[in-house]
Amino acid sequence: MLFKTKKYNLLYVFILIGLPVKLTAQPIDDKVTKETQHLFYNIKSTIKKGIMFGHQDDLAYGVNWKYKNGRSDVKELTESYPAVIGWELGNIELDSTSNLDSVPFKLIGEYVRQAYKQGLISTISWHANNPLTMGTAWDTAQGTVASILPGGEKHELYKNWLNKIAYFFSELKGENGEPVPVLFRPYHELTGNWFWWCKSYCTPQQFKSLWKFTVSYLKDVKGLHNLLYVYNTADFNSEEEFLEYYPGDDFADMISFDLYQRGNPKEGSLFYNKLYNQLTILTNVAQKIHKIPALTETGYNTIPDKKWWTKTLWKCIKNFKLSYVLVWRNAGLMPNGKMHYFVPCKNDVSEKSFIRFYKKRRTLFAKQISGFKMYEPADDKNNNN
Ligand code: BMA
Repeated sequence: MLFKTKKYNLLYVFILIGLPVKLTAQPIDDKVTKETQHLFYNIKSTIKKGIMFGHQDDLAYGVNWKYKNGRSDVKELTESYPAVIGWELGNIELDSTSNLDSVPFKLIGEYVRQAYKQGLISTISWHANNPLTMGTAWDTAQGTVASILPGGEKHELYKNWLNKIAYFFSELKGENGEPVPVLFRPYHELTGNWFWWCKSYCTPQQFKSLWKFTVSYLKDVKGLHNLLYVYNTADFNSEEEFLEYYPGDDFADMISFDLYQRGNPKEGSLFYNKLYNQLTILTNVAQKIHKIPALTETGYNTIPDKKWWTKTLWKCIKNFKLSYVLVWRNAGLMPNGKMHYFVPCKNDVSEKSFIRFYKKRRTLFAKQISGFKMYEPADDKNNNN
C-alpha cells in the first residue's frame, strides 16, 4: 500500500540507495576474519535477547584459589561461567612472563583459547607502562602521548611494544589454526586523570592520532584481523564530552565506559543516577553512529549491599540496549591488607541477590549463550539498530 503512489516510490528508492552502505554497523577492519565478523554481528543481535555478564580474570583465580582447572567464582554460585571474560596485558611490553597482576601470559593465552572453544567471549585491556618514564600506567608524566606519536622520541619504542602485543594476539589460534577473535580495549578510561593517556595529559588530536596509529599498525602493518576495537571512557556528562576524544567511526567497533560504585551502600542512588545518565548517553550515541555499546567495567568492591545486583545494577541496566556488563577481578586479599573482589563468595551478603540476578530472563551467562554460536554466521547481519 505504502509504495503505490509515485511519491512513496521515490522515497523508497532513495532509502534503498542511501542506507545499506553507510548506515549499517560493520566491523572497521575490512579484512576481518570470518569468526571475528560473526562475533561482531552476533554480539549485536544478542542485545535483543538480553545483557551478557562478564568477569575479569574469571578462569584464573578467585578469592581463595589460583589456577585450578575448571574453577570460577561465578560458576561456584550460579553453575555457569560468565559469557564474557576479561584479561589484562600490562607488562607484556617489558618482556615479563606474567602481567601486572602476576597472571602468566601463557595461561592467559590458554584461557582465551578455552573460552573461544566454549563459545565465550574474551576482552583484553592493556595497562601499558609509561613509555617515556618507564613508570607504571599510573605515571601521568605530561607529554607521554606526544612522545610516542610518529616523530616523537619514543615512537620506535612504542612500535616495539606494539610488536609484542601483536605477537600475543597472533598466537591465539583455534583448533583449525584460525585466529581467536578478541575485543581489544586499549587506552581505557580516557576521560579520567589517572593514566598517562588520560585526557588531562594529551589533546584530543594527540589521543586520536595515538588510537588511529595503534589500530592501523596492528591491522595493516602486523596483519592482525581478529580484533574488534573498543573505545572506552570513565565519567562524562554529555554526548560531546563522551565523543571529544573519539577517533572516528572507522577506528572503533564498540563504545563503552567504566563506572564503579564506591563508599557507603546508602550512597547507592548516586551511583544509580550516574550510571543511568551515562548509559542514556552511551546508548543514544551507539544508536546514532551504529556502534555496539557495553558497560566494560563496573562493580562494588566486596559488594556490601544485600540487594545490589537486583536493586541497583539490574534495576538500572535493564532499561538499556547493552551488549555486556563486566565486573572486575576477584583478587581476594591484596598486599595492602584490603579485600578486592567484585563477584560475591558463598555466604556473602549479596550472594542471594547475585543468584537472583543470574536467574533473570535477560541476564546472559555462558549457559544462556551456549546456543548462540557466537563465531558462526549471524542470522541478521543487516540489522540496523
Ligand atoms: C585495578 C586493580 C589493580 C590491578 C589493575 C589492573 O582496578 O584491580 O589491582 O592491578 O586493576 O588489572
